[in-house]
Amino acid sequence: MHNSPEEHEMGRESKVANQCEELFHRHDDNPILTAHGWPYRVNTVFNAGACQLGGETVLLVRAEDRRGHSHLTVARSNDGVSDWRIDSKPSFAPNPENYPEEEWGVEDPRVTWVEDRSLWVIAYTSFSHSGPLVSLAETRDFDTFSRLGPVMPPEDKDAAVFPRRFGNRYAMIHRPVSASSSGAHIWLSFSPDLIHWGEHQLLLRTRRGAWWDANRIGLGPPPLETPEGWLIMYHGVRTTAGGCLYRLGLALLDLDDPRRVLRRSDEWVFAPETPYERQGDVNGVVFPCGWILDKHTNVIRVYYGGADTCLALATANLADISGYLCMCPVPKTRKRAGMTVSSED
Ligand code: BMA
Repeated sequence: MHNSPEEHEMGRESKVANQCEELFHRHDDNPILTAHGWPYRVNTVFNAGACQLGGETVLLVRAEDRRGHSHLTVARSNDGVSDWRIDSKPSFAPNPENYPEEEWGVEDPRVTWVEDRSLWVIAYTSFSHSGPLVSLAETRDFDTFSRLGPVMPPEDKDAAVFPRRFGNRYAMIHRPVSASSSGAHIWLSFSPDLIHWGEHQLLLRTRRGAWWDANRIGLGPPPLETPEGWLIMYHGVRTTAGGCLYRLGLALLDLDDPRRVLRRSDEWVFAPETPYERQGDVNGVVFPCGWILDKHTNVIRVYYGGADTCLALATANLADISGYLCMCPVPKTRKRAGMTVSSED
């Protein structure tokens, strides 16, 4: 017998985490979804977008076929842990005839309820011949989808749209990569219509040297609105002699002006530890694309890919996370090319 995510978490006292206490707790039933038992043949299932729709948890799961190309498939569950009802075929398959940038698949969806459109907006990676890029699509029900098309040129990925506009502009976090830059950093852009994006600015830089987030960083799940600010979870990649290590950190952005970084954790808060995170098609990876906050219990469910092979669940109490972030440093800022950016090293 397993506990619901809420029961699992509510057994713990809601208190500010001290330095020895882990913020995130793996579910006993992990991994919750694998290729084994998928309704059709796939190599792996991992990195899923997540949302609560009516009484159901809906996951938009990245599935990789045995050509190495990915598509997205919907899985629904009443408790968000078990008894998944999985679409019998790809729910959102690449469409390279009409969207050539999807030639080598669609990957890593982030799902945001955008209030003023009353729609779910999905930011996903299209794997084009020129490299990965950011595409957007919309849905009301996860049965039918309509594409807005590619919105950022390659190389760019790890994108999510904010749930609401700032003034009259939508905002999106993403991770462009340029050949001349050392490291891959997180950027923020704005748009009047979700199609045309501009006012690009650097939001979070990779750190350098020995830091856990020294080589590449990228957004995890979409920004989550909390009383203290927009909660950001991001992955940091450290290149080691044994391969890349993907670990997770937290940041907090100003509610009214998301260009302002209020806090950033120095330490990672979640890292590959269990066999299903340490061993798989890509060893040593935890990669969340979706989370769901239960506003009654204040419990956050984080859905993350383990080692690019399975899907797992961890829970945390929002009050613990907020308390932890309050103790994190306020990033130093500096002016660069007319922009105020956080400065980390
Ligand atoms: C990133 C993305 C993810 C993947 C991770 C680890 O660049 O492509 O989809 O989970 O690498 O391989």
